[in-house]
Amino acid sequence: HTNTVAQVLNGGRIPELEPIEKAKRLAAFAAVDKFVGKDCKIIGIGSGSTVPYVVERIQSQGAEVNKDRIFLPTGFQSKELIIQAGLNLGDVDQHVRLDVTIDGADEVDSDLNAIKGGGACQLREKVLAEAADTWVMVADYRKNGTVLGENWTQGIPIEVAPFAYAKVMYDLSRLGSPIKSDPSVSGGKILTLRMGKAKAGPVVSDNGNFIVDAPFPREMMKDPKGLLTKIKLMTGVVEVGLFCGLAKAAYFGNEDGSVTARW
Ligand code: ABF
Repeated sequence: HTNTVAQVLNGGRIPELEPIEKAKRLAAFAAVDKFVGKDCKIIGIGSGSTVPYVVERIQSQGAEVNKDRIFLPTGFQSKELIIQAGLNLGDVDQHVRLDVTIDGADEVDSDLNAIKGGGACQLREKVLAEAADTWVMVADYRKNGTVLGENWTQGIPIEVAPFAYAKVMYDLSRLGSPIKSDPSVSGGKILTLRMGKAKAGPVVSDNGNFIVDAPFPREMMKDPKGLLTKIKLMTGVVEVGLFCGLAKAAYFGNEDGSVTARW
């Protein structure tokens, strides 16, 4: 017997899923069924709380098909997931082209642009998104939106070289990210250096960098590609948690048990 990932994570018991968890699982299962065919050999596994269900569904395709596959992680969490599921682990320095990568998202707009990086993994996530022939997002219905930045996130997660964080935050404020509450910015969010849970110091990414969360006025958020280009040019920025024009599809699990697929 092979335990499913959900069972492994829950100490061997099959979990009673909350409605939100059910929605995530539905989206993950539907995306795997559509995009992870037997011919997919090099597969990217994203980060977050939806992705374990992606791995669960892939595992259920059976040991025979999985033994010839290699799975690349977008961070520490997904590396552990792959190992615990008994799947073959690889990395992007061995495989620069993937058949498919499936990942979560924090917010998705009507053009399938996304904010990602709530888990501080956006650099590796974007590398595995760009390197994949097919990149697909999976999420619950709360992430299915029209304009980015309207709910959910603290702003655009930006990975920065630690010594340059103050300079980058200054550049971001000059670009329009508020340092005090501003009505043109959804939720009155402000430019923040992301701190760890105990607030004892900044969050450090898998790559040893800091994360700045930068909200912007609604008008600017309507042009995510333009914003991405400007932020990316700031020296000290390593990667921006805006994913534009990369997704082939996004799958959202709904409360009523249905799945919305957008492409
Ligand atoms: C990763 O995990 C991130 O880019 C995103 O921040 C988050 C989504 O997590 P979840 O699936 O828990 O909503 O994909």
